[in-house]
Amino acid sequence: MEDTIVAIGTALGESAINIIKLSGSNSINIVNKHFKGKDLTRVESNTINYGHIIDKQEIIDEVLVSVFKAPKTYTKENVVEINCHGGIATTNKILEIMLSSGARLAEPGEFLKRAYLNGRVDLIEAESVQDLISSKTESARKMSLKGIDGTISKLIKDLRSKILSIIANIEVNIDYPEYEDAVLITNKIIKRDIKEIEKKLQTILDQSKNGKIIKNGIKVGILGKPNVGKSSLLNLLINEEKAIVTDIEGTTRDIVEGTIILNGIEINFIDTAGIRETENYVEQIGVKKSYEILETADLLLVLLDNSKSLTKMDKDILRKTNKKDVIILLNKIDLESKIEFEDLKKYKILNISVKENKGIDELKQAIISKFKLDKIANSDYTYLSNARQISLIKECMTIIKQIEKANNQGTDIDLIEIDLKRLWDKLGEITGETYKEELLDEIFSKFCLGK
Ligand SMILES: Nc1nc2c(ncn2[C@@H]2O[C@H](COP(=O)(O)OP(=O)(O)OP(=O)(O)O)[C@@H](O)[C@H]2O)c(=O)[nH]1
Ligand SMILES: [Mg+2]
Repeated sequence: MEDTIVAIGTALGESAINIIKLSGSNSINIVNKHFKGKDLTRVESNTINYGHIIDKQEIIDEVLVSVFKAPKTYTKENVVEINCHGGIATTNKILEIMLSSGARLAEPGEFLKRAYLNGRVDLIEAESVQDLISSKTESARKMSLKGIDGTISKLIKDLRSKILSIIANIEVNIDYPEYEDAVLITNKIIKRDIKEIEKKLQTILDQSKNGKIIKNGIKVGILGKPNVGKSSLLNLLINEEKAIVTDIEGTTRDIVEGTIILNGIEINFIDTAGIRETENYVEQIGVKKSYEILETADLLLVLLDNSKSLTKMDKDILRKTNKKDVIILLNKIDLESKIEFEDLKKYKILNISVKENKGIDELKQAIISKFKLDKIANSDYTYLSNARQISLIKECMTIIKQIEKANNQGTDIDLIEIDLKRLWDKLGEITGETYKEELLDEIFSKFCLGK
């Protein structure tokens, strides 16, 4: 018999109500011991019951208690939820009473882990619950729901059952060679079927880029030498005076971030210290951070100053960002031009003036087309975005490549079958149909308490 776990399911603070959740065979009894109202052991499942939580005759709070009886519950166990008044003291007191009556404090994600272990949800569905909780945009919310409702799981399960039917067919061929109704699996058939599976997995992988964008947003670094208008651009983009702007070179020393939503996707702009060689120790650290952003951002906005000559530093930055995803912006076009256009011939450049708010819509449009954000927003949101799931798909692709190689060399089918089983297992790890205990602990420990 599993022990009964308890946790506060809502954020603890001053709020109208808080919810304390219990799950486990004893949960109804435990709450009943401290409930003044109906006898909770006799109420019907899925009912909300008015009463008071008491502790040795003392009334602690007026509450509503929901009773859900196994097996048709979130965890498939008896579940009780106590809706009490919000506030730290009351909520903690009720939690304490439940703990002293035999419930154990739940670990992070333990409710969901039980739901998974009891077969109520698979791993993709469970991980999507966490994604849903941390969704900041409408598209992230829609994508997590696709995970929760099983759309993604079905994609993977269909592929698994296809592989299983090939494996079963091979077994029949080996064990019952005289059985003529079974198709004889040949290298040619494997080649055809594996190609089909590979294509489907590749599509999932390609689209997972969109999933990651929906989930994590896009990190856009704003780079350039000092005084080109990086901080001014950040402020204009996010419509807030967040970064300090002055005409002194080297104003920004640390990174400053701001976020906007474009076509339902979070765009995180990062203003950086102007890149130059400097003796100032603090500024040196800032410049080092600018180079880190140069390496880690999904997109770089490189700013040049129209009113000044190109410097060695400008050229250096252009060269260093050459192989990255870059949009080159020529700022201060409201001023007289002193820049050498001849040297910039090979670059595609967008003219802007932060001062006069010119070219900013075009910049946003350029970001939208670069990441095809308009298409992502109109899609059906069936994407994988979870790093664990994506890396497992990549491992599946490696196994597929091995199968294809062996198959092309005419390797015996019974040897290829071993790799097919590996592939089947690996796909199962994505949905959690095959799993390792340590992995489960790691996955569920990432969840917030009370989930
Ligand atoms: N005329 C004009 N001035 C601008 C424009 N954009 C920014 N400036 C001015 O340029 C100066 C430098 O702007 P910042 O935004 O602080 O420049 P920065 O690139 O962040 O500079 P550092 O933080 O030193 O690297 C300020 O005086 C701004 O008002 C523009 O489009 N036109
Ligand atoms: Mg600045």
